[in-house]
Formats: sequence, C-alpha cells, structure tokens
Amino acid sequence: MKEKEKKYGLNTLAIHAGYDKDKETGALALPIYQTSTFAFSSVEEGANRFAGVESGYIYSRLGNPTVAVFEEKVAALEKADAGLAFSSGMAAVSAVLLGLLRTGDHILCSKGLYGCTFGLLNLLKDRFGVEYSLCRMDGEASLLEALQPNTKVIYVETPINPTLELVDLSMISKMAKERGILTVVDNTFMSPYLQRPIELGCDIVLHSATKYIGGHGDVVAGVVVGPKDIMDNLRLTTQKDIGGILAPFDAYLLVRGLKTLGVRMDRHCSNAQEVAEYLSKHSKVNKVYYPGLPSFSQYDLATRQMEGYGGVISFELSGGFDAGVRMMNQVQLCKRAVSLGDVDTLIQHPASMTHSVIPIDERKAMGITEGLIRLSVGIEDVSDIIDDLEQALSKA
Ligand code: LCS
Repeated sequence: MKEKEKKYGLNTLAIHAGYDKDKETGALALPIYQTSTFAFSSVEEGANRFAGVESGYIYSRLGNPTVAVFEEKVAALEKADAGLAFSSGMAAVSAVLLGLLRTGDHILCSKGLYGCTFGLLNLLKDRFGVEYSLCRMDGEASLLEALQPNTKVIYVETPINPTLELVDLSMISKMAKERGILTVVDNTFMSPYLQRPIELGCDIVLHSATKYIGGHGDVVAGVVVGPKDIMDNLRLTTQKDIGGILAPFDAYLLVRGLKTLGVRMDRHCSNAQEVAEYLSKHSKVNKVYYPGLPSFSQYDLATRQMEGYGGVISFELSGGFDAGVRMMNQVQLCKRAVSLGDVDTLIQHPASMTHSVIPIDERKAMGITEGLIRLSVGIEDVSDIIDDLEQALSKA
C-alpha cells in the first residue's frame, strides 16, 4: 500500500487504492490494457527489463497494468504487502500450494474445504508425495496433535464451505509462527471487508475472486496476497511458469466490482441475518447454520474475529434430502446455481454439486449431510427473498 493510503478506511481503499488516474489522458476509469506484449524502445531497454534492473512491462503473463491495479487494490484491502491475480480461485490455490510445498512436506488443513481444493490435495499426494491431513482445529490441543515435524503449511477456510464452521485465526497463526509454519487462509466467504486474516497474524490470504470480490457473477478469478518476498517468489515461479494469469478485461470487472464491496457486504449481511432468523423459526427447517445467530455454536468467535457474519447460510430440512429437492425445484427468485457472493441470491445442494467429488464418508466427517442446502443471500429486497423461500418451503 502507498504511504498516503495508509490513513484511509476500507471503503475509500476499495475505490481509490492502486489507481489514481491515467497518467497520459487523465481517464478516471481504469483503462483496459488489452495487450499481450509491450514494445521496448531499444534492445537495451528490453534486456534491462528481462534482467530485472529496470522496471516496466514485458509480456502480459509476466504482468499487465490493468491486472496490477487489481493486485494492488486487494493487497491494500487485506493489509498485505503485495498481491497476485489468477484466472480462477483454483489457479490461485494451486499456485500457492505448488509454490510452497515440495515432496515429503506435510500440509495441515481445516476439516472442511471446497471440493476442488480437496481434489488438488489428493493430486499433490498421489503424484507428488505431499502429505495432507484434515483437523477440526477447535483448540490448541487438537492442532498440536495434528502437527507433524514436516508440517510446512497450515491451510484453512473460515467460515468453512458449506458448514460455516469457524477456525480461530489468532490461535492458529500464533501456534504456526512459533514453529516456523506458514498459515494460508482462504478468505473467500468473508471478503477483506469482513475479515482480514493478516491482521490476525496469518501469512497468506487467497480468494476465489469469482465470489464477493467480483460480486456480480460475471467473472471467474482468483487472487493471493501476502509478504513481498513470498509474492515475488510465486510471481516468478508458479504464476509465471504455470501461467494461470488473469485477463485484463476480467481485472477491470473486478476493480469495478470492488468499488462497491462495502455497500454490497453490508446488505449481504443484513439480508442474510433476516433470512437466517426467518429460517430458524420455520417448522420445516431442522437446523440453520449462520454465524450471526446467537444459537450458532461459535457465535462468540464469529463476533470477535469477523466484522460481519457474511451472506451464506446453510440449512437442513426436517424432510431430509427429498424435501430439499422439492423445495429447490420450487424457488423462483432464488436461482438454483453453484457459486456464491453474487448480488443475486443463489441456492445449491453441496452433496450433489460443489462437494460431490469428496467421498461420502469424508463428506459426513466434514458435516456435509445429504440434506444440507446452501443459500448465498443476495442483495435483493429481503422481503422478496423471504417470500420466495416461504412459497417454496410450503411445497417441500
Ligand atoms: N475457495 C472457496 C472457498 C470456494 O468456494 C471456491 C469455489 C474456490 C476456492 C475456487 O474458486 P474458483 O476457481 O471457482 O474461482 N466455490 C464454488 C462454490 O461454492 N460453488 O461453485 C464454486
């Protein structure tokens, strides 16, 4: 973050960090540098850029001005030194894990992960000999028991997708630091507006920017932020050489989306709170998982660690899976779709959709029952969302 930006609040940074105006034209909206390559004014200039003795662009896989603004903005919001943008959340996750781990290392993960992250861990284990284990991380004792002498990274989602179980980030970052282990947090469910793991002592934060960062359901992207030395290393290795980079137009959409992050997140939170309270009183609903309900088992931790409870709710219908299918087939305003964090309300069934690649026993251990439904509450009028759920539930 630039020195003069340090005094700004998150809403100001979301609009202004990383870009002032175009130096040549004064264009206030971010220009889309839709170019694959950059012309050098001399051979010497090209050689100096390749040698790293002169700054400047070379080729868009190695850096692009539109993409750089997005990277800087997310880094400013997450209070990180630097950021790297990717073509998807999974490109970001794989660049981080491949960049930090080598054969023989162990990675300790929260018990509950996005399905494809789980798939990637298995690929790393089977093909590259990187061991992983899953741990509930519900206290220092369970973490101590799960740590191994070769643990190099602790990787957590919090809230965990889709059960919304939380991990105490201050607790794990402290234990990791004492042992020289890096902590990586997938902050997709919260966005930097609601949770900033680096301020809680964690090292690296990543996002599926497809979700709240973009916010409008029109781009698939990922971003990683953290200490400059680690980001520089990832930029020159797994970002450059694997090459899952972000396109300039997508970076433009993300920068545009980020400008309204705060107002969107406030509305996601207030709508989700009302919907969660409505669902928790409904006779056909067995259980509601939402960190903002005082009945949520980790409500105190949520209140301490997060600046809002987020927009995602999971719930179980008393009629089980069949009732869930009936209900999901009745919704009209809420869209039957995976993903989350869009301005539109989305409803999905993790066991058959986002988490279907996880074997059923593992899924059960993660708390993903067959009848669990996940709702990503949008920013429509909340009364319309509740009316739609009411008519769908009446037929469940
Ligand atoms: N991390 C989390 C927590 C996610 O929820 C997802 C995608 C990813 C990483 C991967 O990001 P992507 O490559 O899709 O940008 N989650 C999805 C979901 O819950 N429904 O559809 C995708």
